[in-house]
Amino acid sequence: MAGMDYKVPTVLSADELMEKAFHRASKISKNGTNALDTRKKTALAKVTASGDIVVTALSTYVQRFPRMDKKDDFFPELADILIGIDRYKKALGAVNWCATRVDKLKNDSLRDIRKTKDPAIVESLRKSFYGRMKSYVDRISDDLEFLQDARDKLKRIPAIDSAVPTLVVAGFPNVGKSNLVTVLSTAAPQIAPYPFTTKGIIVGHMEDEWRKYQVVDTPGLLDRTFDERNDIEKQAVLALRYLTDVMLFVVDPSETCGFGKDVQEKLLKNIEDGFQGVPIIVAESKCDIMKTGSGRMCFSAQTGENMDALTSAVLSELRTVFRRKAAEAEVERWQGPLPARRWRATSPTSSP
Ligand SMILES: Nc1nc2c(ncn2[C@@H]2O[C@H](COP(=O)(O)OP(=O)(O)O)[C@@H](O)[C@H]2O)c(=O)[nH]1
Ligand SMILES: [Mg+2]
Repeated sequence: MAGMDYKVPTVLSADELMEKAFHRASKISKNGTNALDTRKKTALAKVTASGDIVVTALSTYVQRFPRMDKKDDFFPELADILIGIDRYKKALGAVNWCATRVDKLKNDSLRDIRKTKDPAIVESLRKSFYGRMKSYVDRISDDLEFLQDARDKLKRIPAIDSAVPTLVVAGFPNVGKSNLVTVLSTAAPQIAPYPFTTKGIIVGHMEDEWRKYQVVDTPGLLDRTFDERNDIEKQAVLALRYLTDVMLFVVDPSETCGFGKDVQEKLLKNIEDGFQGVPIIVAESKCDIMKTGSGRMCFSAQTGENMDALTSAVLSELRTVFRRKAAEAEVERWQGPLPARRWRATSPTSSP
């Protein structure tokens, strides 16, 4: 699933929803052929209008909120951390239940009102409909509140398409990641909000003939070892695994970034442990000021030195991912969903 690029409506509270329904109904009056007929037509119209407002609102929530299963993917993984997918499913189930109940109640009430010949009963049927509808809606009051809150939280998940092969850049602060992402990207990278970081993540795009790739820089996320993080932060980092098809780890051997080579190697080891199964390209930055001769690829985003070689190495890995994803999509089209490729998030206790 591709992030929140769908339209999720604001969710009214139980009180707001009832107020809206009753207010609309209160403005209705109908003329009939006699006193009883006038009463009946008016009551029928009020019940229909108020019931429809409630049923339509609730059904819209059920339709517009995204379906989510705890499958191993970027969006549901983050959603689970942010709102809890089990609670979310329960809320949508409750809203759906309420819509069904109110719709049935409305139809039953309309039928009873049509049948009666007693004006007093017309009134009491309408009132009883109002009361029972309100009590149904009150019962999902917590669920509506939950969904409104969930809506705000889900909006913070970046609309990144996990179906597009994605290069994620990691390394300590100031090693030259942002500079590199800018140089690799065909257009100026965009900043997307990411839960649990104030900086957001930076998304650029690369192209190779007609194939398109995403390049992602994650300030504040992949620039520290896991053991320095709390549990929520760990999960927020781990969710990136579902997005990362190829990792580019940047080492700054000049240490002008302010971090020694030893801590940079420790972070690399840490990321290798956390991102097992993901191809990792390690490259040394700022080769305009220092070349180590370590045998690792080196580059300077500033002068452009070796950028062609680095770009080819990155594209070659991404192309492999592209072919694999295209083949998987083809199989899924014929056979249904494949089992998840990557294992579920386990806590990265194995920090060196
Ligand atoms: N000499 C040199 N400096 C660079 C190069 N790339 C980035 N820098 C400098 O390193 C600092 C951090 O760069 P930045 O891209 O923001 O690093 P990030 O924190 O990893 O995103 C800045 O002062 C850059 O000017 C490079 O290729 N050569
Ligand atoms: Mg940066």
